[in-house]
Amino acid sequence: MDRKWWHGAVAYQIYPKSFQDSNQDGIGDLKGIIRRLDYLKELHVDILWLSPIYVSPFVDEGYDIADYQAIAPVFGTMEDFDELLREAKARGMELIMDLVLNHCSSEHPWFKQALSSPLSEEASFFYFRRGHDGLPPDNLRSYFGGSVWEKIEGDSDLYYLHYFAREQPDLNWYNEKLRERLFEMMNWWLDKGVAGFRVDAIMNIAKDLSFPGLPADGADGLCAASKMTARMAGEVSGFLKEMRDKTLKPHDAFSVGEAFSVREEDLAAFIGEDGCFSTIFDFSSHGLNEGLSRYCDFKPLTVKYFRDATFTAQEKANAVGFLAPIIENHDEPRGVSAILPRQWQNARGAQALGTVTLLLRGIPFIYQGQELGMTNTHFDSVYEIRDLLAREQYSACLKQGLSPYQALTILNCESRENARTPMLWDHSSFAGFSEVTPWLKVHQDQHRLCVEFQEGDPHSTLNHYRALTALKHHPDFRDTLTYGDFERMPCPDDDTICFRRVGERQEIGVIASFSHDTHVFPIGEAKILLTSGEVSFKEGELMVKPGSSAVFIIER
Ligand code: TEU
Ligand code: CA
Repeated sequence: MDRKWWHGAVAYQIYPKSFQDSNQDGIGDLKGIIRRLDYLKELHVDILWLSPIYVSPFVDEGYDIADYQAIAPVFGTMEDFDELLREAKARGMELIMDLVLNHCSSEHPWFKQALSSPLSEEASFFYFRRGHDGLPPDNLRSYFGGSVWEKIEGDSDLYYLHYFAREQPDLNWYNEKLRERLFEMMNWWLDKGVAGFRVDAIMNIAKDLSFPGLPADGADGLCAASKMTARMAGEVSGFLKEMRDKTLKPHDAFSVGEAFSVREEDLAAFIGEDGCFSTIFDFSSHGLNEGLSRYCDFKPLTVKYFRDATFTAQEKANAVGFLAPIIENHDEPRGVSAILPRQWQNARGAQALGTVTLLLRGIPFIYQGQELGMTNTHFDSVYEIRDLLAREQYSACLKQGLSPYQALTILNCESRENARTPMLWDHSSFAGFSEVTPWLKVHQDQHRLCVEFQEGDPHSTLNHYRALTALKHHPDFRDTLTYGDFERMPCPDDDTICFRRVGERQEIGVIASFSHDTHVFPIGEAKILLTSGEVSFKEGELMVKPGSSAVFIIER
């Protein structure tokens, strides 16, 4: 295998709006991130993924880009970005940008030009289609609810396509000029020295240009766009290979695809030796419930479901390439709250879950605050929630006949706003994130979760994550933890996760228990590398109490 610098890397996702405010406007910014680079270095992070920082009207928190090569003033200037890039590199950390290529903002000059002159080149960068009999061209439902078609002002049956919000018109990847403009932009960032990209919602770029629609999957007579995306999945890699050859490969860039519904037969094309991406996120255990009331219908995850889905994905990837294990991101509730039973939605559970996600095979991504063991934020009212998807799902729940209280309870479980509240730095008001009231409320457990509270405690979640990332980079274990095959091990019950990483000269075993029972594992001649919770090892027998984890090595 052609070894790459990122194979043993640990990545960290920063949601800039909520990471650190430096100019006291209640919104995170680039200078704030610069201030926290030493904290990230201490977490042994190699790759920093910045959620979008481009010029945007922020309808979808920056995933609606109005200028791909300019920094939103609220985050700072291009000079601030250049300083951040320099300062990160000076600490041995690489920066990757969030690349939103399925759509741009309706405020982007391309779209404005397209609307003002339908015969312009820019008009062909989008999907304009005529409806029929007063209906939109097809019956697909946006990820954010409602039709994916928006009528053009002043024209009775001309529409444009948007798989996400109406302010996010889809870009027409079948137009070669459009692709060239996107690739030019990517090369401009790569020439600046960014190490690569996280590629947003990329499976959606393939469309059935006859727009046939699909059988309705909800009372609104529409069908989730994600179902059409899944049907078109086979067509995406053609576009991605061109992108790889014209941008990523010439720069030897790192790329991670946000790729839902990748077909098993396409896995090698995506993450193989000559794949379109360096890796793709492992969404195998993440509900992709895109139905009309995706939140109302949600089914809580279980440890068993998370384990079995993750194990299967890991086994498929072993011989193909590297996945990017995650337990959460800016689109999801906090992993500790979503995956673990209530009694382990605490530091013990967070540490054991961290042991699993960081030592699986692949390039683990830590989402800001995950290293603190952050759980879901509790919202007392829907008016505290800003996210357009959450607000839309709230009304979908009400339409389903749920009470406001029931709808808010669902949002408190499912909404991605759970993960977007300010990073918790210290005990001061607003958690050291800002000196003024932040744009989104501060987590209710600020004082037990903040960095200041955990810094000095050797048994804190933060210090456990630091120990895990140190282990990942340790010269004696790095090779096995990077290239060692994943192998599932017998698990004593549904709430225990046991696997090993099999290297040439050593095996590293990983056990995490979310069980009610204490389990004893006869591991024989082994050395304990790291534990969390209550673990003891005597005469070859490893005793793991509930809510604990252990990492051990068996030298061959
Ligand atoms: O998300 C893409 C996407 O598919 C998600 O909306 C997904 O359907 C859902 O969150 C699964 O639970 C990306 C970004 O990560 C998200 O923040 C943006 O809202 C979206 O694309 C549009 O750019
Ligand atoms: Ca600010």
